[in-house]
Amino acid sequence: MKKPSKTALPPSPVRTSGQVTPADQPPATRQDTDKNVDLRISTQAPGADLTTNQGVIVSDDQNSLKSHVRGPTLLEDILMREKITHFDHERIPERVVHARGTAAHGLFQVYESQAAITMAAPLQDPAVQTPVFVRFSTVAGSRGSTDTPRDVRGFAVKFYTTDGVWDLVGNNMPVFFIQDANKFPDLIHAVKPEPHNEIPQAQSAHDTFWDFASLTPESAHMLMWVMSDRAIPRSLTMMEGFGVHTFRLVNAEGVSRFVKFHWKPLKGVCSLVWEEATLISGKDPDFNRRDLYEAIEAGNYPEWELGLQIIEEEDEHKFGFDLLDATKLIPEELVPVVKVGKMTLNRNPDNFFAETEQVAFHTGHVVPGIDFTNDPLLQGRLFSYIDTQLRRVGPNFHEIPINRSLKPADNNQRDGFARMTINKGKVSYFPNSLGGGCPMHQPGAAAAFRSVALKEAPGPKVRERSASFSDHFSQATQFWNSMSDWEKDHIAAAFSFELNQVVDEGVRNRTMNEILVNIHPDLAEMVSGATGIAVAPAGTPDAPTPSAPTPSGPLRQDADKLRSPALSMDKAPPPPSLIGRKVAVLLGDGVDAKEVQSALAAFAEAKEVQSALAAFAEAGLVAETIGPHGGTVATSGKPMKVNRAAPNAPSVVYDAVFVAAGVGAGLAAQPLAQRFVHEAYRHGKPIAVAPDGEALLQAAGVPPAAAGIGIGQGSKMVSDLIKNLGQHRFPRRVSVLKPS
Ligand code: HDE
Repeated sequence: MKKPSKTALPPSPVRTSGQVTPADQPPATRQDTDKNVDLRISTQAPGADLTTNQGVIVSDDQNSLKSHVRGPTLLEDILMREKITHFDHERIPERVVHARGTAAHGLFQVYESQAAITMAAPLQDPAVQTPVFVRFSTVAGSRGSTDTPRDVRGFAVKFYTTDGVWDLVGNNMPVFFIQDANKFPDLIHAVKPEPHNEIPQAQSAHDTFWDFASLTPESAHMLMWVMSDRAIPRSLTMMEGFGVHTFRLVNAEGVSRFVKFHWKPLKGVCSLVWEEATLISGKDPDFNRRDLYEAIEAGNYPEWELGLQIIEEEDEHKFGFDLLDATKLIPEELVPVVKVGKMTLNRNPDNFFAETEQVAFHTGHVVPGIDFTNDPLLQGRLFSYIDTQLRRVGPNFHEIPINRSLKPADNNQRDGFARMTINKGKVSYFPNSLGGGCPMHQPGAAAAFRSVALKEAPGPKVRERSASFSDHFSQATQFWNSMSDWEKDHIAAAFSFELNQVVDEGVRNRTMNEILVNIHPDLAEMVSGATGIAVAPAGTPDAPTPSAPTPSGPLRQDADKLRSPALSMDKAPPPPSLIGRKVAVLLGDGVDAKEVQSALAAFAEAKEVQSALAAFAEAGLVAETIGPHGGTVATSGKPMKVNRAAPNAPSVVYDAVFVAAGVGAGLAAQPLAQRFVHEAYRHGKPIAVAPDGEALLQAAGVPPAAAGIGIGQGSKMVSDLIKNLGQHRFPRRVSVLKPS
């Protein structure tokens, strides 16, 4: 191998704080922000020589120091000891929840100034782009677990604002399991792997979770979300985000309003189906992480609009539920979500550990213009997040580049593990005269954080739940009522799957008769049919009893009338953006290369294809060719390149299937191809085949007349497939509750 020429390498750059060397410059395609520059200042410039951590050049990094050529390794081997000791200390504790995650950098820009309602820096000036870092996560699984379990997804946004850091630490579901933070350790202990045998990984489908859930009626609404397809997103870029709690926005006059934060994905809300999610767990456990990474690398930058639901203080009590109760949402039909700005993720982290792992979110990181409410879940989080960062990352976590405020921090906090800042001088207290009184707090500064001066109602100190928190079922029923037929089918199937994993009969019965029957008799009936758990007649021992530790109030008589169409993924179909959807193009020897080539070209230039289909204006499909083996397949002309060999290309990682002319009959005889097409059919995906592909459909057990199946030729075949992709899936093809 050719040795790199030393003289060809640039001299090691010398730099001072704030100076960015050309080697550190991000590629021109990336939009730079102050935060990107800030992150790069601390990156070691690549040097020519391998050195120790003390800068001494290493003579041999491949062999340890031995007493003779076949002798024992010497304690004196400072080089090996430094290298291995550092390796031994590479891990930090994984997050106690949300351990599995992935993240990206981006920008937020407000459409119009929101100064009338808030001082929050990112919401002031439409000309200002605020850098953000967003981490998505699952909750229950450990750091190496799969991307597609049935679980809540974390959606945590760090805004590097001109007034300091604001963290909006949300989820992809608008409500939560519990109303009081004091119950969080119990919830998490119940859902995590059981302590005696550490089984199961990243799953709620086990006895301890359902034991807890069946005794916690306040979790009923959240269970509906987690048992819906929202818990298995197709892509992290196709899910909504929610701040969950009611927060406050405060303007410069000190006027406060309630607010619920929403993130609305421009790609729409799309999910997997459960069978597909379980297959992906084995075939590509990094499915969501890879999808986000590849989208950003390809320049398909995911976008979300920030939505606000604003509630005036005097309207606090007009909803029939308590705004401080995190198990409730405000239906969008009651209070519209006003879209005020857009977030774009446009850069992948350079280093997973330094950025994604060390990022430290905290609900208490707010800037002037944002304030808290008395939601007891939020209040507990305000304590918990700083506490967990101190344990996980250390007392100086704020100095790590990814966490560092763009507005320089200055105070009298000192020392602690891994302190980076070298504070000069002898003053580290306030008030002082020796430091000229600095750093000085600023009671009068407009950009100083001060809490809203609220009048709290007087009353005795209590450990009690407000009676206004006691309606645990109405919004669960509302969720059920708002679903389409196939969504109900999927929810009932999910409850059934979970309860069929539960061994304890008491837990199974209690879930049915304390929880499901109170949500909706149809749901109870459907789950009963698939689990064999009897719905107990009222008054029998298994019938609902007020035995739960958090008793619910009386069931609301009119709950059956509650509906919020905005909750349904079916009634609010995805917008016509196909960017990043993956089409599998099945090849084989003898494939009509011209047809495939023109299809590929059409996919690649999806924008042109879209002009014929104005409704699908933003398409940008990713087409991959799959052959019986790697390399190429023979065609009548030049051999055609295969992107993936069939054994390495599971159907579940694609959104649609395209079978060009010339291969249908051959593929019909291949079990892998049959399975591929059959699965795509079961999972509701659009399939397009040339007329000779009918044999393949038949071999795969796919009814040719089913919705989303196209048999055609040429550009029509392509455009039909793209059109079908516009509705993501055809979920009515197969009942998941009673699979064929
Ligand atoms: Fe968290 N949560 N949480 N949580 N949470 C953590 O903080 C906690 C809750 C959420 O990508 C931990 O840094 C309590 C609701 C996200 O780094 C910890 C309670 C919501 C993330 C913690 C809740 C969330 C976390 C673990 C009940 C949605 C990942 C590691 C009061 C609004 C952030 C860490 C990231 C992480 C505590 C409930 C969202 C232990 C006590 C509700 C997205 O501090």
